Amino acid sequence: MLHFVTTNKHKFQESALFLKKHSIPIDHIYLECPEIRSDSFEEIAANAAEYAYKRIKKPLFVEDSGLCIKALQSFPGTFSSWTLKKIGLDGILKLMKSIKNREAEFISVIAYCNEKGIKTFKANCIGTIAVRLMGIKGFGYDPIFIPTGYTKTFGQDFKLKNKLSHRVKALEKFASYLNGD
Ligand code: ITT
Repeated sequence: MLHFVTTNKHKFQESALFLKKHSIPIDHIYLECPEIRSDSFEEIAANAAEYAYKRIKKPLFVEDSGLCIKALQSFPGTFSSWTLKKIGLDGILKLMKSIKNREAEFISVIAYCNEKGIKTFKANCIGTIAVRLMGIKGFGYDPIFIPTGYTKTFGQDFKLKNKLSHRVKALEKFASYLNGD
């Protein structure tokens, strides 16, 4: 059995749904891993995976993710969780108020750890920041993120999110690796 170590139930649900379709059942381990301070999602994820493996000693993965806004020099990036708690979505919309370039990307890095070591899988999803909150589905920044080529936010269209999100794309790479494709 493969274990997903996360404190975020939404991340777990999205990942379990995707991996089930690829015949990879996963189990949720709720463990808070200390997060190092870094601009690199890979570094943070690899460090957390190493921490979790030392405790659990079973094949597992963690995922570090976040939203990078181009006009804000990739802020909040690896500080996405902290930023959301501090200023919320309204705070982000305020920061973006007079900014024309609303390009942004979600990043996801999965770090898989087993007895052989750590392997990472990275993916992104590009889009724009909405001018107001739209939709209540999903979590985190979903109500303000519109993927490129669409008009709805991830918070409005969960099916869309499960088709093309950063997480789903990183999981695709991970599943191919696990299934030996
Ligand atoms: P774990 O570290 O325990 O897995 P977390 O929620 O703290 O859970 P992160 O440190 O990776 O996870 O922080 C990612 C934050 O980025 C998350 O709290 C959201 O605010 C945001 N985020 C990541 N993926 C997202 C998504 O698919 N939709 C909306 N917001 C997302």
